[in-house]
Amino acid sequence: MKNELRHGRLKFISFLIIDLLCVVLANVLAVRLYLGISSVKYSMEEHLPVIYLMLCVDIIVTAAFNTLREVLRRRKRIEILETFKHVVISFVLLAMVLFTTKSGADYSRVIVFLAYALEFFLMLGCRYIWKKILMRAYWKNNSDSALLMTTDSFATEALSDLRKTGVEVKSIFLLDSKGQKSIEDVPVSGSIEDAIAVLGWDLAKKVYIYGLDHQMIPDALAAACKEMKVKIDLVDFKYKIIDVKTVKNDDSRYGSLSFIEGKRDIPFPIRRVYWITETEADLHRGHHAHKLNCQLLFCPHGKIDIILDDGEKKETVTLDEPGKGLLLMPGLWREMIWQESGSVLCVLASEYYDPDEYIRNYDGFIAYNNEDGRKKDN
Ligand code: T46
Repeated sequence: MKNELRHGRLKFISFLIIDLLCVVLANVLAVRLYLGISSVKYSMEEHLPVIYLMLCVDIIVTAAFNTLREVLRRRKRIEILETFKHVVISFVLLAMVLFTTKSGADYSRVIVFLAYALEFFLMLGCRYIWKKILMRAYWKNNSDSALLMTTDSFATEALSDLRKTGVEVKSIFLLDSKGQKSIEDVPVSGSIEDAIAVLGWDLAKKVYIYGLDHQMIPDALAAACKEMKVKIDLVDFKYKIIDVKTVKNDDSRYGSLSFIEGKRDIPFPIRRVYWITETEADLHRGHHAHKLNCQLLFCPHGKIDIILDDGEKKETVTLDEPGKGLLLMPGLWREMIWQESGSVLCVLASEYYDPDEYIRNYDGFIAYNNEDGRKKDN
């Protein structure tokens, strides 16, 4: 999509043609209007050289000042400023030409002023309509349309979840894309500007942030949503089992290699890594919850049960292979039970170590969860 929006030469030419048509139309209207209300003797034929000059000036300004730069990605406010800039520069350039050739007196100044004023509004309107037409060719519009922001590893699941609820995802913005153009036929926004453009042109009415910690919402996206009054919905989960990518060698002597990639697999910033080793079977650890810390737990060697308790029900996840990871969001009481001696527990965490961020008392945990629930309900 990035390339389509940025480098579509044909689209650039189409905007230039639209601008030139606006110049002609603005002049025709200005001459008609002025002659309609005044008794000055002036004709369209006399005004024709100005129109030709304005067309040349328009092409020169577009090329020299690159005034159509990223035209499809510009939001409404930027477009107004850019169109205004284009018209003012064109006006100044035309005035300089008329002044240096001493031909200004041959033409009606009022009509030239009026033509530029009309050109501004016509250009703005026509560019807006043309943009809408082009953008809709990428994304057919729908009232329950959304921009989805997530990680690469959650994208397919997030799409299917949203589709089940009738949401049409217009574009996906990945925390860190691998250069994908689309995922399941939904275009991937190559940059934050592309993602915001989808909102700016009313193609997506809502933003779904799927499974990401709030720290991962880019400031620019949050600010754009605030400005455009677009609602951000955080679709979160308490925990999720994820596949840790694992490469196995045909020759078993080479073992296997597992890897986790920052923003692609992990929905939070990694600030700390720790691991627990030299353990005996039936070791019990944990008995706490976190207020802020998001984590990914995995067991590259051995077998460990993780008992998760949200205050209402308990569930057990067994980590027993290097390709299995457990994503834990804050607000879950946990206990880890080592099933085999020597099992290794590794943790990627979103926060630096801070003992105050732990809840180590179960009653305190229930009280904290209720208080947190009340805060969310309000
Ligand atoms: C968790 C599970 C899976 C530090 O000084 N820095 C650190 O980053 C950590 C994690 C611990 N510590 C100290 C604090 C304690 O004196 O290490 C000692 C043992 O920590 P704790 O009793 O919290 O260990 P576990 O096994 O109960 O919990 C740990 C993590 O703390 C916790 O975040 O989720 O592993």
